[in-house]
Amino acid sequence: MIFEPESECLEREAMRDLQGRRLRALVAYVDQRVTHYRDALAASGVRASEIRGVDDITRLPITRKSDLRDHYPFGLLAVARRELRRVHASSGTTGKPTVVAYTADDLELFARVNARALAMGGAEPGMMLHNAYGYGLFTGGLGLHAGGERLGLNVVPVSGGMTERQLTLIEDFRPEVICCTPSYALTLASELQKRGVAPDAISLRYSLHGAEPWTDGMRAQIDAALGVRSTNIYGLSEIIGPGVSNECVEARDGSHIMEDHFYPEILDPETSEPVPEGGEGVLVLTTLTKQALPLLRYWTGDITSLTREPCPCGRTLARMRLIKGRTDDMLIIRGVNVYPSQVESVLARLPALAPHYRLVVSREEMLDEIEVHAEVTTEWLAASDARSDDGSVALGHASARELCGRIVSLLRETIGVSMRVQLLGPGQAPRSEGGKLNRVLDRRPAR
Ligand code: DLL
Repeated sequence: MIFEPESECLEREAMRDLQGRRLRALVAYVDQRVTHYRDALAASGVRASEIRGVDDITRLPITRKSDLRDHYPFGLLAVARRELRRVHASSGTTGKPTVVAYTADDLELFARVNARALAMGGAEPGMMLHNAYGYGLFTGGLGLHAGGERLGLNVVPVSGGMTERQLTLIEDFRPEVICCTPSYALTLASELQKRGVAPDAISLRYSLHGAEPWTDGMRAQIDAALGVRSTNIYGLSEIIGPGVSNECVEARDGSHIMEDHFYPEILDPETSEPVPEGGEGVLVLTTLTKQALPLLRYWTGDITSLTREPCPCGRTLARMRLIKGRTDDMLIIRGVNVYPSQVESVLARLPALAPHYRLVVSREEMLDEIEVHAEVTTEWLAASDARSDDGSVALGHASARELCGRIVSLLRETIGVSMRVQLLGPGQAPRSEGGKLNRVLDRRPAR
């Protein structure tokens, strides 16, 4: 079902008009209310009244995470603090978290875009949603919670972690829909398998995964193991949280962006100039209707591309491809740009490997090196006879050496660079315990 057909199926011309009107109002709003933007517009030599439509957006200044950090915690707010009804924050790996804030109308928007997302993912009023995204400062839990209630779902606010309890609730409550990180979906799937529960014995039909990059290879594993049709949900705290875009369950071919509220551009990571239609680059988003923390041209750092081709589901909203990675996750290995998701896609092609891996990044004589730690499946280990006493892979065994060799050449042929490969026994690669999973172990000295 389409939650808001009047917006999600708008003719493209009408959409552009609406976006243009909203952009004009937004620029006037931030110029009046946010000192940072008043200064930035002045520095770019742009007067708010000169912005007439979306074609003028490239004249506006870009906002970066550092701007939020520099105005920590509330310096970019466009409303008085007493107008706020909630704050969220995303944990930075270093330093202070990024703080975001919502008015009552912003929370209403947050609920609506997540209701749209859940409907895109196959949920229908009356279904039960097992919400295993973390509740708290992270936007995932509360965002999907509000969206679920708005759509008319019965929401089970499980939050992340306590996997045993999650499985019991899934078996007993029989939810049709689940949302969690893709890595946690794999954890739940393998624990269900350990309990001897077959995918067709559980009630789940649809699942929404995001908050971290994943690939079609991992999707196939999740679909098979949980018996679901999974879709990709994308978002970031700075823009609203989850609900910026979601794949439709019909096509699963790119995530529909709620572009009547979040205007997307794709910019060249080096020059910050727009790339030609359909090209790959950094996703930059402008919040067209937010009140508390409106952002002009926010540089997400996420690499993707857009298409505005019609979609079989009937929605006209532009679609973004699966995120390839973040500009700051990109590794340069002997001159070749490599994203962890590319390695994941290659590993997923080998049936001997489980969908679990770790990348160890080190630096040797100024050059970055990746070592791929790929986990083999229990079936492969049993059949190959390469099992050592402690359950790990006997790396010297001929079948282990042969598999390593195959992985090395597939990585070299596909990505264009040689990487060292090591095999891990079943259960040895890191697993998600509920939240985002970091599969990259960075051993490079701090710069
Ligand atoms: O992760 C919001 C969210 C919650 C999205 C639940 C989806 C589901 P942050 O913690 O601020 O917000 O992290 C945002 O996570 O810039 C991307 O790099 C990454 N990310 C989010 N969704 C996806 C996805 C939430 N579907 C950052 N695919 C973003 C790849 C994703 N990366």
